[in-house]
Amino acid sequence: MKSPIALTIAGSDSSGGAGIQADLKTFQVFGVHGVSVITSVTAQNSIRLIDSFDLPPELISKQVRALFDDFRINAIKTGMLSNSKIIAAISNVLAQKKVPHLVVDPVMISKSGFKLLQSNALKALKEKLLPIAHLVTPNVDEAEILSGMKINSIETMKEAAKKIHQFGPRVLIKGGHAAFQKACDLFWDGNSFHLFRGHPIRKKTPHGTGCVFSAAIAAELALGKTLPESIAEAKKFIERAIRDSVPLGKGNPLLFF
Ligand code: PXL
Repeated sequence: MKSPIALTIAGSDSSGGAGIQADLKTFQVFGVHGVSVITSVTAQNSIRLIDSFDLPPELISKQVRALFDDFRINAIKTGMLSNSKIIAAISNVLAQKKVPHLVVDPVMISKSGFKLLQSNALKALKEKLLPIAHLVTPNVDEAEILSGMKINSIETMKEAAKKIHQFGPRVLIKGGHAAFQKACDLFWDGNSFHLFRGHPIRKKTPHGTGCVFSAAIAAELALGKTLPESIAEAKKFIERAIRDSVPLGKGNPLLFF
């Protein structure tokens, strides 16, 4: 039997809590074969992210081409892209391929405060990658940066989603730990809003929740589910993983699934 294939284009997290390692584990749980393109290697543990090293954009393009030359890829997610040259390289290759589903998690900063996207790479993200993406999944902080406006209510969340949609993709703003509306995510498909209500979990938040959420959405899309179904299933999955998270190291707990 052929299993669907999902591709993650992201950074390596040595702690296994986020990035490529978390994405591949997530694909596996959903019964989807994972292939991966590494953009950057980070040195980190559960306490902090110490350093990172970006791979050359040409090598990143070669990784993407190698996979497309061989496999039929059913869905893609992107995570840490780090700099504008990497974004340009990935966008150029993907624009030439038939990509059924492209989920962009616009990762900007790590939980411990390390920059995962250079400030001057925002332009490339908005102008090169978002126009070819089908879904973008910012948290509230990232949505404020992408939309250029303050978000402090469901109404302003809606306004920001419409602004971000102008770059191209459908938009899922993750309410996660937003003070005004805990655990509520807002989806704008260009025509209507859908509010995904969650269950606030009173626990120290593990890192990697955004990575696993977007990887789970990509996995469900690879399996042929619709976008709203994929988001709903992925939300159930990430809530369970947060609830089951464990203090494996001395710092933040890690997701467990
Ligand atoms: O959670 C965002 C994230 C994504 N990708 C990598 C990371 C992190 C957070 O630390 O290290 C590689």
